[in-house]
Amino acid sequence: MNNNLSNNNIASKYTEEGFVAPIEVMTPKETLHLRLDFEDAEAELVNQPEKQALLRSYPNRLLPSFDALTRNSKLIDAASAVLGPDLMVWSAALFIKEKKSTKIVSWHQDLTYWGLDDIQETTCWFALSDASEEAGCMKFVPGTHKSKIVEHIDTFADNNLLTRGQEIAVDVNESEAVVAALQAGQASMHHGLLFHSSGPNQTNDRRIGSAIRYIKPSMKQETGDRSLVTLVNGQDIFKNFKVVDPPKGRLLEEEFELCREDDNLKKKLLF
Ligand SMILES: O=C(O)CCC(=O)C(=O)O
Repeated sequence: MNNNLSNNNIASKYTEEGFVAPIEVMTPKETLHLRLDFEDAEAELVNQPEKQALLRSYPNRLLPSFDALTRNSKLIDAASAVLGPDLMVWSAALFIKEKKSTKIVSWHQDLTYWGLDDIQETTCWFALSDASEEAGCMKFVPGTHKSKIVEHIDTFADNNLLTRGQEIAVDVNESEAVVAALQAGQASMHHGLLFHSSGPNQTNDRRIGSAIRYIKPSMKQETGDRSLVTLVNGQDIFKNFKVVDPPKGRLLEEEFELCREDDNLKKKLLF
């Protein structure tokens, strides 16, 4: 894999294969700082499981450092290369596999279950810790983003990080899969129709990634509901979503309330 992709290279590789990796985003020191901000917040909420769960789903609303991550120029450049300059963040949820965890993510296509009306979306998955193959990094099947949404089944498997354990019901040619190992501070970017999955974490460190879902403002929820987004680049002339300003502070009660409302809406949209 190429370490220094220009925006043109990003766009052509992404169009052809449906993903790019790695993208250099932050230094190891900056990344550690961000990880510690999250882990401190986790520790502060240790006796409040509902708030801890919201923190995992909405780190960019509850920690200004994660709002800043979604606006990082390296990520904006990469996402703009494939979606254009107007970008909103629909989610930046954390995918965490604890050390020596059997949790996996089954083969799926992201856009299957978010209730969005179009495919103008890309995910930048930012590694807050090393995501090696042993740690359960993502695997992508190049070119599969050119397929439509294929049939998925809900397995509700306990060891699956996906909400419904959703899994592609057709054969996935795993021998063609590319392992997208990342070091802390790097990101991958993948198309919302790309077949992807990840294995267990066999290492002694947590594997933590923020899956930043960038969408074009022209997208909308099929139901017409206005889910919570932030505008991180360019402009939104469509007004299809509830666009909110960056958070004014850390772990603010008003932000938890916004996240709670959106979480309830997403449960309705996703289940
Ligand atoms: O974190 C993982 O292992 C999987 C994440 C994923 O499926 C995604 O970001 O779309």
